Amino acid sequence: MTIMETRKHGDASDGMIGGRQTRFEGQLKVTGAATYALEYPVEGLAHAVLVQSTIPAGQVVSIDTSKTLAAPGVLLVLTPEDDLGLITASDWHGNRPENQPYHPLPREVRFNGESIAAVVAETREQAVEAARLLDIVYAEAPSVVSLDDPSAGEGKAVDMLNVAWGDAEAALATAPVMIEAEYSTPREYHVAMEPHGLTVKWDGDQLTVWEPSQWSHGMARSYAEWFAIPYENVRLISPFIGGGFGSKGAALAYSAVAAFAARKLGRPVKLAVTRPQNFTSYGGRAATRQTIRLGATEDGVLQAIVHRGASETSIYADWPEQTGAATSILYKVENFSSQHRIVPVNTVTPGALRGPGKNPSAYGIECAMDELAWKLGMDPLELRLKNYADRDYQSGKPWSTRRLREALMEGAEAFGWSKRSHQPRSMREGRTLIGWGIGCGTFPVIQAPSEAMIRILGSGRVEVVSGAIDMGQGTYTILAQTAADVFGVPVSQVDVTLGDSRLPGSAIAGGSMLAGSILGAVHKAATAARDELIGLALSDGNSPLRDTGANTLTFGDGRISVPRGEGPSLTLPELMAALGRDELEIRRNTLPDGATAQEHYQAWTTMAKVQGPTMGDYSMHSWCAHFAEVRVDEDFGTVRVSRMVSAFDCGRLYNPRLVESQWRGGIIMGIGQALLEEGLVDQRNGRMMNSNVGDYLVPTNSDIPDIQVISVGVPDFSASALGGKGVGEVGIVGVAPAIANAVFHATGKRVRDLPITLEKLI
Ligand code: MCN
Ligand code: MOS
Repeated sequence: MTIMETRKHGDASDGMIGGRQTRFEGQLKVTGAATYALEYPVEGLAHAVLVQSTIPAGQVVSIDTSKTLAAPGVLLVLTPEDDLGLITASDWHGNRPENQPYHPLPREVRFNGESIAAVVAETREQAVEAARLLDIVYAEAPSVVSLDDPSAGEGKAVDMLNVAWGDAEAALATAPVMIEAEYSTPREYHVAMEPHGLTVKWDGDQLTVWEPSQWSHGMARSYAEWFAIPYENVRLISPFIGGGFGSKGAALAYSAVAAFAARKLGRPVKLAVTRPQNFTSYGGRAATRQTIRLGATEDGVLQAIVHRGASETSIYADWPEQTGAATSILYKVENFSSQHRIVPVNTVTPGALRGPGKNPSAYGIECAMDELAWKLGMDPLELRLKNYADRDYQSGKPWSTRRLREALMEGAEAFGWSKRSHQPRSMREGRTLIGWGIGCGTFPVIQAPSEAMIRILGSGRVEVVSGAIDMGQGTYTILAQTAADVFGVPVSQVDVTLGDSRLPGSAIAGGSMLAGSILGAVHKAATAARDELIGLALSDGNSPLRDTGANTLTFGDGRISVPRGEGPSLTLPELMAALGRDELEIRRNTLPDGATAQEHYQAWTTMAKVQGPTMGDYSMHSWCAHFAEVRVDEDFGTVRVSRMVSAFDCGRLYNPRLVESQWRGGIIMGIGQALLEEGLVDQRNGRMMNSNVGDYLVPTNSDIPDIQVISVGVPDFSASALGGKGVGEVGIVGVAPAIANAVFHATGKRVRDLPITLEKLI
């Protein structure tokens, strides 16, 4: 059954877990009532702008600031000359070099577009104008501009990503059928609607930061460490975010610069990272290359997979975009070998972008499977079902739940796959070539401890309080639903407060781990609060429920009742009044009992306690199968995606409406990745050539067809307390290969480098 069919709009139960409640904060956002980080009306603001390097590598020899300092309104100029006195903060995992100075405006330039100076003035216009007057002298050094630069070399092997079992090379050598192909993806960018930036203010040694964040606690820790102040002194506020997609999980160099400037000036500072600067201030998805060799029997049984991948990283930090991340778990194969290399180039360090690793990895293996199917003369769906992985061959563990077969079958049924003709160029309407393709996707279930507070007020309102983040994916809404469900009240009676590092600790809104993690904590706290209320209601001398002989109470329809109607029933405010309570507050977390204060701190502010998909008895992942139809203009080579059907196994869905939106959002990004998105590097100077949404193309409404999404998941209680698996990222994974395979089916041309632009087809 599809989720579309399970429920009509507006059910009374929409507010419960599993209901189709609309976005809790939606109205605030669309009416402009939601305040974003750069909109806080802080008194006495000064405005900072960043100045970025125009060379890819070398030294800042000097910066003459005299004209800038003399310009109207200028308050402060920061250059590599200034020792900001900061200390390097820990990495995500909590590892920290000892007392290493941190220079967010370095003298050594490591990539084109690196921040090397900042100008602060009374107004933003004055700061922009004054920044133009800086006289910067560089000593340029040789650079490596990209993976394609002949001087880039082989890069470094990442041993951790060396995965092998059986004897892949030997099995490949004797396999009756073999294919080999190389696939490449360009640099890709998040292009969130809300650009980065922050407003920052000091009150003595207390620091308040308004900054879009996927992780309020982790980012607050960075500020505390940079400035050597207690963690408690930092408050990072981020209740609304205009999209993050992986780009807003860390406080970055410009954050440190703004906070330093505010302290130095003794007044609050706002720093807006411009849209072009968003392309160089933090990393997008790294460019990748991968070669895949598949060996199979004549009837399509996989014998071996040999995978060799590479991705760009910066010259100062390692970020592997793991091209083998999905290769090892999609299919049953007895002989496997995957290796990944990272190639340092003069770029900002790449970062996480929706479905990191899994995304380019699925692109490679899913295109390769299509190539194998074609070589075997076999239907690509049949080839996938034939090599269905009955367990995780990499970890050796059973799947917790894996309904990829159901996704393939139900997706194929809804798409009408059986009507596909095998031959490329065989389905057409006039000069329009039609093609159908499949791509599978997966994303691991990641779990992290979280904490939540529930407060029941005398008015009967229920408050859910957590430092967790909602960047648009639905955290507010599903937390409200969880509390509404536990207390049997309408969601309109629930208030949710999020996005503040002073509030209870939470998993990052990343790795598709937040919903499962935070719901566990909220459910635990709410259940504890309910139990406490029951205890009070049954024991308090003033409670009308005391002498009913009941040993428990039920919560539903806004009332607290004796089971089976054998006694009175009260609303929450009536019960609170009878108990003489204005407030009942309970805080719970999902750390093991007896965890120390240090372990609490570590759990919320680092990734140290995060659990991967195979740390328990099972191998746990979300799964999907995408079916794409493309229409290609035979003369012009233009590709339109005309239809998509995608079936998912993400376990239990807390809110199918929001899940469908997450899946569609991922699929839309996947369509962009397949056909439009291409970060281009100027080979002369390592500069990103496209630096705005006019040059870096993302899909618009008219690029997007109807997208039918289907849920085939079942609750998976190994994956999370309430049975859901991750939803936020899996949608993008497997879309690009489905489209690439459809383009092959339409045209007979195999384009192995994304995006598939028209010049590659004519
Ligand atoms: N959900 C559900 N049932 C489940 C799991 C999730 O109903 N079993 C729904 C909930 O509405 C939940 C949402 O899906 O709020 C996402 O949950 P989850 O998969 O746990 O992902 P996170 O909350 O950790 O969100 C992060 C994830 C990531 S990593 C990226 S990247 C991404 C994404 O979410 N960036 C987004 N979705 C995004 N959506 C928006 N609007 N903006 C972004 O920047
Ligand atoms: Mo998502 S790329 O893990 O924020």
